[in-house]
Amino acid sequence: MSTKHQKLQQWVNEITDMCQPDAIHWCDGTQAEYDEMIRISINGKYATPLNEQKRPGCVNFNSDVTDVARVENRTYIAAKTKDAAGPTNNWIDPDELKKTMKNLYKGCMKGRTMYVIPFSMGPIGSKIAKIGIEITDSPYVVANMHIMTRVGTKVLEILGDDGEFVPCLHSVGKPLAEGENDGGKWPCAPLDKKYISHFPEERTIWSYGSGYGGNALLGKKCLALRIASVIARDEGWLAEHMLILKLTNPQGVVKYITAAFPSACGKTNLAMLVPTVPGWKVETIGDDIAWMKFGEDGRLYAINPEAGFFGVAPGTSDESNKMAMASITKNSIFTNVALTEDKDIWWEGIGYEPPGKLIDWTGNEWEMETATKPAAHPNARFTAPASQCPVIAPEWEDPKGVPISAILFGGRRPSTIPLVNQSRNWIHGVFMGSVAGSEITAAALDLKVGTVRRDPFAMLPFCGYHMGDYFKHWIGMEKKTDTDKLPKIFFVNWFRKTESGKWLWPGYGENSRVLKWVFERCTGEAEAVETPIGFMPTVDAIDRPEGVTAEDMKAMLSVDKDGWIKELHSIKEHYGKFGDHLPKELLEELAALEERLNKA
Ligand code: OXD
Ligand code: MN
Repeated sequence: MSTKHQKLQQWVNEITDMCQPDAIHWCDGTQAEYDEMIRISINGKYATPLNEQKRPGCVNFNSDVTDVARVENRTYIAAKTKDAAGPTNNWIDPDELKKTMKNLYKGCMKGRTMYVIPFSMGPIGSKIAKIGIEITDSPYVVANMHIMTRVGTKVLEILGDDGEFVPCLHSVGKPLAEGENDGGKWPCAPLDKKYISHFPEERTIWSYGSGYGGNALLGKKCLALRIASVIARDEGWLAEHMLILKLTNPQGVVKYITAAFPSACGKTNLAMLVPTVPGWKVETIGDDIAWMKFGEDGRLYAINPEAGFFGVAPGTSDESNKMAMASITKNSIFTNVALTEDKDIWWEGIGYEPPGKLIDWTGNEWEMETATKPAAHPNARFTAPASQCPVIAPEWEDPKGVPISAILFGGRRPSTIPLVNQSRNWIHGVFMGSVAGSEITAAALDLKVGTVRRDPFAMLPFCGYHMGDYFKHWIGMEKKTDTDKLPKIFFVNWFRKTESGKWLWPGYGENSRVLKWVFERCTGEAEAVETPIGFMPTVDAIDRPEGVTAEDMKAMLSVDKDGWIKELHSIKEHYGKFGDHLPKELLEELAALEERLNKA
């Protein structure tokens, strides 16, 4: 296959000259092509087919021990100035970075096939969708892109002769000498040669050296968040790290809700939640990314630009996420999970003991009694088609998107932050998003246990420009429509603990009780009390799940004044990073909060 699109053809020629692959394959998105990628990987011995009876059409990949997760310290926003990238991004001068990377790319695909993947983020042909072309030398990437995005010939047709696309270049960074093969090992480059680079002014992505997840499947974090956040800023919409869910009450009334939580705070679980409140229903639109634009009626509409789930496997069980478990029974890719003797999957927190000896994610025998390390890598993943989720909403691919009534922010906050709290207005809601984050519970990075790692809007690793300007962009959305058409904003916290460390809230399906209150705030049915920090439910507005006492409920739904005074200090420190890019509206919100707390 080829294309009449000159710019695309020219780019492919340029990359071919630089990377010198043995062959070029234009991806058509067919099942035969997917099967061929899996066959190549199995032959290469870094993928194992799973038990056809138990898990038809499934395969497990074992990556290299140095290539198991997104590498944030090797991820760059190479804007023209450091100021444009802002204090939360790694910045390198784009010319310097290109020079370094061109040297790495030179001949990097020798001995390999170069795949050209035309893909659409969002339903093909939808006005909201964006087209990307990923060039990669990894069959693993091709197979995963088939599930996570819409790949194929149809995308090239839509692109036509001169349509716009985001060029996404990827190489595992492991050229092969004449006659050499990967020797059964997942190919990648050493850590100090890995680069996940974004050139926001050119809307271009260059990734080198990693074959894993968000480093390599460039439609997801790189295009749909980092580059899309820049496009959204320029075009007046929002590209967000948010799940999208559909909530239906017993009378059949529907509300759509988006929610931003930092990575590994249960977005996938909430997106597929099975409510414990009788008569209520949750259906899924997306579990990780939302693109939101104003519709003609002045409301904010969201689409899920992805076509699959790339979920963290450990901890996923019938109890924590029955619908995710049902989504991965077939046609799924697993990465770094453990395998049972009969070639089925297992991981820590899957909800049952291993049924005997296992092969762990590094390929070694593993027995529970003698194990010193986990059998599955803690960041082991499943890649599953969204269409296989039993509660996928029928309208999940509607090109118009779904109208959003409420936006939730959250994080893991064992103390201070209540179970749920509604913002006073849009700007106060933006304030809430800007201070979101999780408390450090185990020594991680260079942060002290007990301090809060701020992750504004859960976008810390994903915002493609200065975070202060991003806050400004959010504030500016208010002016684009009537106040009553904007979604209501809430802050939720499922992770409160007592001083002795006991969870106060059971979470999972019981979170539906909070969703019900949010829903009824949107319809005007639920009562709230005004407090210095926002609108909160009265103590009996949310039914108590089993095991939660009235005392517990009171602890989760009252304002901890001392805790909030400490919080103010920590927010001031956080805001200090953004210098004069911090919108004055947020400083005013902070001052107003302080004043309300002092008066209380
Ligand atoms: C993800 C992440 O993989 O947020 O979705 O890290
Ligand atoms: Mn994510």
